[in-house]
Amino acid sequence: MSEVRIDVHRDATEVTQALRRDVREGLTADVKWLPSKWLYDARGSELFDRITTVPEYYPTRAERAILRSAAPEIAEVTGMRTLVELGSGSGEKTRLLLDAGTEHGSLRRFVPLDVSASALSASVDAIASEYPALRVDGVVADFTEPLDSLPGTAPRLVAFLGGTIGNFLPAERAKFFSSVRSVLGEGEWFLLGTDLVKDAGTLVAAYDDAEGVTAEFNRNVLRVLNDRLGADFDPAAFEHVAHWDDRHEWIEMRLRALRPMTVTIPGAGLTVRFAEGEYVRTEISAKFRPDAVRAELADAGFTLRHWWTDPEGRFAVSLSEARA
Ligand code: AVJ
Repeated sequence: MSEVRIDVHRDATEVTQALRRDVREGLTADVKWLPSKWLYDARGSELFDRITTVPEYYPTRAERAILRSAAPEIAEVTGMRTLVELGSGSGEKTRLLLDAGTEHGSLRRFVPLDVSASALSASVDAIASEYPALRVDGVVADFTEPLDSLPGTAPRLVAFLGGTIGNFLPAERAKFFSSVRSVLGEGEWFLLGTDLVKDAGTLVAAYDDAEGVTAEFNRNVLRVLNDRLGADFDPAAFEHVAHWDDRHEWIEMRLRALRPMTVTIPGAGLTVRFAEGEYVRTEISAKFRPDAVRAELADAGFTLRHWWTDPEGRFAVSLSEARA
């Protein structure tokens, strides 16, 4: 049996406190906003899993196709002894990397890191039983906050997949890359999934699927505020909007009030008014150009060594080395 440990860097009270702070800041701003990480409670994570299967949402399939063909080369080039995955860590993409690492023979340890303790323990259990030779150490932590340290023996490969980097604002992205770089030693590795700039029609469709799964996912953040902070949002009174911002080259998800409303949020000590048509920004999902990815990684102390895209050039996975 493999060795399993879960290291909790954050408990439920701290999570609710962080939510309260974010709600107080975001919903009292001139243009209201909420950090996208609050979309992902159990229901939100299930809805996101469904999004990955709708025909319009290509990123998951594109990235999986890239990893299916590149995983052996990733294992070969890095010689990884530890795979650290930031976010989820139970999916097929993870398995492609774990399979490649075990086949190559270097991989000893898997460290999934996730903000959700329940999601993490499920994935830790599943991976540990499927890969009995691996040591699996889950870490409950919020990767949008600076990382202090990461377990595992060098060379480690830190994987940040799915295009989730697009949820960070440019300044947050720079901080995040530096934070990853600061916990790695020279010669360790960073694997990054980035969705690429393309025509607006394809992008908007990916974030506004015909079946309405993304719309339900977006509205779920209001249910999270109802559940955790006792708010009285009527999710049906908000319309899902996926807006392509041409200047920033990001998709912005919004929830637009269909009528004037007053919402009380006891857990945050707030009463919030909405005018008809007023919106809350719930997520940005930035899309990238290859040169910008390389430059931003270089600024943080990484040298980009490999760049793979899917056959249609929609999505990219890059492998970078931490340099001196
Ligand atoms: C999981 C953050 C990568 O930005 O594409 C999917 C989330 N939002 N549809 C993305 C999401 C709306 C997704 N990430």
